[in-house]
Amino acid sequence: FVFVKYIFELKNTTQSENRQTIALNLENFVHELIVESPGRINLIGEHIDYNGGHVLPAAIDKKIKLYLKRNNTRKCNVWSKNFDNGFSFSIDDVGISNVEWENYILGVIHYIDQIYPGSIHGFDCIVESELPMGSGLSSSAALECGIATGLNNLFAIGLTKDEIIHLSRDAEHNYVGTKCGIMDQFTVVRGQKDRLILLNCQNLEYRMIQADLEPYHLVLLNSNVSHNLASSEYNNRRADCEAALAIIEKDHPNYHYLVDVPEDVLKSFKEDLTPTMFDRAAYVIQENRRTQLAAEALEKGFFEEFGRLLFESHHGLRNNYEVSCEELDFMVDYAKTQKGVLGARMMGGGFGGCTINVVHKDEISSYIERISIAYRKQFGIDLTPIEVSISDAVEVIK
Ligand code: GAF
Repeated sequence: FVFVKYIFELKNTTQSENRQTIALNLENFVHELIVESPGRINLIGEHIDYNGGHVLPAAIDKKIKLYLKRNNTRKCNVWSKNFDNGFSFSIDDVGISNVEWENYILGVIHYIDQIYPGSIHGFDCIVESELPMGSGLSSSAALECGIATGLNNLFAIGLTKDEIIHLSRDAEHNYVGTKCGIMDQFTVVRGQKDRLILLNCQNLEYRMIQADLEPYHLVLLNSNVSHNLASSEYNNRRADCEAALAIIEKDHPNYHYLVDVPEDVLKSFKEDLTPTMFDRAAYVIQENRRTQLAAEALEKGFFEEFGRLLFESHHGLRNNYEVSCEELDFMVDYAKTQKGVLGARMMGGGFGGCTINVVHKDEISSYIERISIAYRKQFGIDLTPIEVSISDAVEVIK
């Protein structure tokens, strides 16, 4: 604990009436606990979590930190150090905000209150993030699961890990409006150092896999673009998949998830589906198979095969699922020409953010140098390499 004076500074409010914002200053903040909540990477299995598929993510050492204390009032004050902005609200009137990041917090509080009514009282919280937003590292799930874990501990609520995973996902669906799958929240809560999670998103059964690709390393390259299509197009993709499944299910009521539909059955529906629905469904079914093959290749040490599957995954995301963008396509095309690079693909929801690259350790610095020059020449933007290591799940540090 840092026993220094704790300052409240009243700021002009930009929120609705009873939302007077209180600025919190980390220098003077006497926290009761700190939560460290990791971002995630996903090696393969993109956009198939909400289709009941397999994914291969891991938690990383880039995190969001939340400093928390009870304040013995009915008021909650949340401050973002990165945005230099915050908001305050009464715990008796949580509501919904028109500021996106606030809804991650408000949504989590709403859903905790549904499970344990009256369990949360007034608190102060400072959020400090080292996860670049829109980079595909899931700062959203880190924030949701971070605040849920922090409040759970601060007020001794008794939420289980599974409850935290699900209520965080519900907050994102209904407060933020992104109809995401379960991969990100699951990874933030269940991640383990040096382990990849092979997760079956249908039943949440999972198996940890050793994340050792020596002499190859995972290199993340942030394109530093984030096209604002991401949330609306994400929901459109999900709707396309649900529409395709609904048509197939009429004749095959035993298929409850798109990944369960065999490819030849899908082909027999070519005339019944729109070309877009058909392409989306074909990608989903193929990506699910690729993910399982990739996990097997990793475990057997077949890294070239693993890399090839990453390139194939990108091809599907670009052409069939259409969630890539020219910057990411350029980076992956460039990676294909480079010595020591076994595979690369866009990572996360798409429309910008990072690519994940499998690179021989001796080639990493020269590869980064060459691709950065080429990218700058093409788009006039700098790439940012992000060094990550695979790390533990969200945790409370007293
Ligand atoms: C986002 C979502 F939150 C995940 O659920 C997942 O669908 C991912 O995009 C794409 O694989 O991170």
